[in-house]
Amino acid sequence: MSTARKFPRSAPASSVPAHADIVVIGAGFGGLYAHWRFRQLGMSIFGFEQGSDVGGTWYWNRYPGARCDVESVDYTYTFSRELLDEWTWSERFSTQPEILEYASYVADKFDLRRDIAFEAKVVSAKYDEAANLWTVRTAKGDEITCHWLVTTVGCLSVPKDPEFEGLDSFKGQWVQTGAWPKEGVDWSGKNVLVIGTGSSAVQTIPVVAETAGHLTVFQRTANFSVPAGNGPLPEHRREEVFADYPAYLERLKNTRGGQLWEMQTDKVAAEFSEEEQQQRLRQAWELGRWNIQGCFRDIMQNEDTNRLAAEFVHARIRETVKDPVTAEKLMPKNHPLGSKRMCLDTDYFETFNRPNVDLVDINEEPIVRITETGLQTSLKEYPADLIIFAIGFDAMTGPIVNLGIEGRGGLSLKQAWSEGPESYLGLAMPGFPNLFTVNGPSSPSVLTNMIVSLEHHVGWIAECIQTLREKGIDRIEATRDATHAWAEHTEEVAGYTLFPKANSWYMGANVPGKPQLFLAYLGGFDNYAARCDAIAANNFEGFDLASSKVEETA
Ligand code: N01
Repeated sequence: MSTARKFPRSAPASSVPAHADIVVIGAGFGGLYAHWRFRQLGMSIFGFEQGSDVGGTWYWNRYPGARCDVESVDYTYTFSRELLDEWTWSERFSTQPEILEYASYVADKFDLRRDIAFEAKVVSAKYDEAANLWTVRTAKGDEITCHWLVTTVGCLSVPKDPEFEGLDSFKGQWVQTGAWPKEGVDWSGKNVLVIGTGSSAVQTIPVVAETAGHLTVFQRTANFSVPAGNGPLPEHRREEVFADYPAYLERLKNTRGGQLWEMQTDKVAAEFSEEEQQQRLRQAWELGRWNIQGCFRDIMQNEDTNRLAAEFVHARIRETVKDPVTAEKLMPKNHPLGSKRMCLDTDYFETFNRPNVDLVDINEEPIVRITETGLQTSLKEYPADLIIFAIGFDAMTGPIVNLGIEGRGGLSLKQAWSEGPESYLGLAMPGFPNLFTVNGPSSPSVLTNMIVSLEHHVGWIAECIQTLREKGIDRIEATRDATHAWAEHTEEVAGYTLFPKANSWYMGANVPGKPQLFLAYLGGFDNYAARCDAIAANNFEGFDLASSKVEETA
């Protein structure tokens, strides 16, 4: 854990004021930074958070083995040099408890809880055009008006409900990785079933397997996973990053993903000999992290290059998993590597060599129902004391749509996005003046280091509000044309890649009935940030600006 010094605990708000200049929804990493950054504007701020404390993703996802898949020295706030100097990460990839402790430390250090109401779920946010104000309400009935509304609700914060027939009748315990009980779960010696094999399951399975009596994993789609290469954070790595941090940060912000990997190259696979290609893949496997995706520049564009990397991973699975039938089932064959988010693991494939672990491919043996005592497939019943659902999230749009947002003329965001989310830069939508969505759909968000992206979005919003105030403008709204053009551009960029070839949550394909389109911007953080800067410099091109006082468009 960190060697940082402790600050007195920052106490939450005791009541909800009638009005604030800015309301921030969410107190995860985006929300905390928004409070800190917006305070610099000298405006009043108030925030709501559904959980009982700060942390967002890291508050809810307390499942065993939960870690970040971005290196800790990069998954860290960059806005305060003092904070950077005070906090020391203990591992290369931080654990959920350590990240949650960091969020709490930041809240204490900057006294950020004082303007936040906790256990306060926002159920509606309505825009009043005549007053040019938003009214935000919580499930408890609290109400506040604000001029600017900023959502920092994360991209993966609405877990999918486990809609399995018979679940109500199950007499054992069932839990969701994305809403893991705060009081913890005991699985030692028990018969455990895990449903799903995405990142959450890939982290949960090896830890649960260590002490479970028996663990059965139900897999619908085999997933690409590579060793994370975790361990203590080496001192030399800290020095590399912090010796000249401004220069390091500059490099980080000039990448496509807000992260620096050892193996990144400008060369396509065909520029290497076959021997060099295999050497690079081997080196990437040994280095861990996302290196395998950085081995060849065309890995996410060229099917042959992607297949080369996929076959390399298949060979490692074959090498690792002793039972050839299980190994074969674990090899992802129906989507390109990286087109579903690749997992970084610690001993995932090795876990299937344990005598107490079994794998069921539910394509061969579909789940029929949950019973009182376990799970019935088309072939047999699997007894269970505990069922862990690691079945993912209503990603990207779910967290924002669930806020009950209504814009001009009562236009509901749910309705506006019914055929897919159109959002200008992932930041703002036509019909919803003065509303900003941090890491919203069609921004780089989940394809980047989220800290780099959220600091950028919050910073852009803060500068926008500041500039508008200086010009006497109090209303900003994305135009339909600019929003539509950005949506087309987002789709076009995705079309140059292999990403749309998978039924992934990136495409909205994991939620029945959800419109399918690529939900994040694939043009790279560096290009995206430059575009946002250019738009701001060009008097917020693509936005309508207005002053309610003089009733004229700027
Ligand atoms: O969710 P997922 P997740 N019956 O959607 C299966 C981030 N994250 O929580 O692929 C049976 O990836 C589903 O099968 P299929 C990261 O961005 C980061 O694991 O749809 N199975 C899949 O196997 C990640 O991508 C970190 O066919 C069902 C699994 O459940 C994102 O969160 C850690 C099913 C869901 O996988 C989401 O990851 C954890 C059903 N009805 C998460 N429905 C790190 O930083 C779904 N599945 C390391």
